[in-house]
Amino acid sequence: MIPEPCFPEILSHFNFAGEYTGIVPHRFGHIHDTYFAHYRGINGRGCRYVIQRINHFVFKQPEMVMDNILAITTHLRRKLTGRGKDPERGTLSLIPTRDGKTFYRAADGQYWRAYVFIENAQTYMVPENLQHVYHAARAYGDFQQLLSDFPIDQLHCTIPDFHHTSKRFNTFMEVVEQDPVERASKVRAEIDFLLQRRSGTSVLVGLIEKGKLPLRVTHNDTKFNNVMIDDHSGEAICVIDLDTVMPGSALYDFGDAIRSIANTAGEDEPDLSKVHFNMQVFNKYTEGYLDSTRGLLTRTEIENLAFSAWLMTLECGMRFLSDYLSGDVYFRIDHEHHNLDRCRTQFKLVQDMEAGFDTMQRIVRDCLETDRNDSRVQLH
Ligand code: GN1
Ligand code: MG
Repeated sequence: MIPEPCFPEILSHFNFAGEYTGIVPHRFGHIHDTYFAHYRGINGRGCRYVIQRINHFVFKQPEMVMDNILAITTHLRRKLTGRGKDPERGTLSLIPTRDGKTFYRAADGQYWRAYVFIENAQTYMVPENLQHVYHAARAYGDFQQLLSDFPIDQLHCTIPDFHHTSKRFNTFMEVVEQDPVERASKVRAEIDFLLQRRSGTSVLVGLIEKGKLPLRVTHNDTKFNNVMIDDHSGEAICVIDLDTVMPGSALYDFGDAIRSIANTAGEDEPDLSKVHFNMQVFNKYTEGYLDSTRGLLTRTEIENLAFSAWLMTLECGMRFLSDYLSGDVYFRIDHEHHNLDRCRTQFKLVQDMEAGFDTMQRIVRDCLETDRNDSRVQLH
């Protein structure tokens, strides 16, 4: 059990402007502990900072995470400025510590970091309309475009094999065999569901290993609530949660976004009759993503877009199930069967995608054909 954080002592190590007025915890996210720190500026106006305690169990080397984030946001800032965009709203701004570091390590060994909170914008758990979907897709596509000239070898690999689905499958099998908290017999149906789909888990990593899929700078956690939507324009302005930015496949980002955004219910909805894969949302996201990755994606990437949605959803369900079988050591849970509920929503989406796979493939082709004259596909 991690002790209660000692505010405002922790905050005193960061270079905030103004006078501290209070702190409010934020309950979303399965990994870090997040708070909003309120300050009053010299002009009397309030402002907020996002304070996070980095989960040291998940991210073994927080220094590397912060190096990556600084490098990525510096690059994005330069690119956005060059395009006449406001970098303060277009990317995260880290607040350094008083001694110029990107994080503060407290006496108890915990790591803390701080960002400026982007005002007049918010994240949503589920999209409220198709405009949200289209703009989120553009934001994640732009993110990939803007980072396409980032020197990929400068990035640390903060969680090795994060989306190596077949290695994750092997880990899952080990947990099933060890069954440390004796839950395996209760989830036989879910275990069998995965066993039947084992062959799919090595497809994308296989293509990468054969050099058929390029490695890019990818976000790797493209949930819908990791983009901030501007309150006035309704456009997605900023991609947040840059912890897992690492070399990866664009398909990880596309697939993971679909599993989150095209779900008609919450990720942990216990009533599966509410959980459906929304094909209209898949269509809109594909449209936005292809519009914003013009000239960037290869034919093999495009041919595997629909498959990646299926695979990333299966992978996420497998991760939730593995954690359930391990005794809930990774994802934060609110109740005993939380990880199992999460696993079941993902598997329900997988089934829906299997039933609609031909339609998904057709949608990808149609989205491409609506603009055949551009240079969207690199034919190599
Ligand atoms: C975790 O940052 P957060 O809590 O949104 C996880 C993702 C999963 C996601 C499932 C570092 O993301 O990989 O897809 O939960 N992040 C990490 O909701 O494992
Ligand atoms: Mg995250």
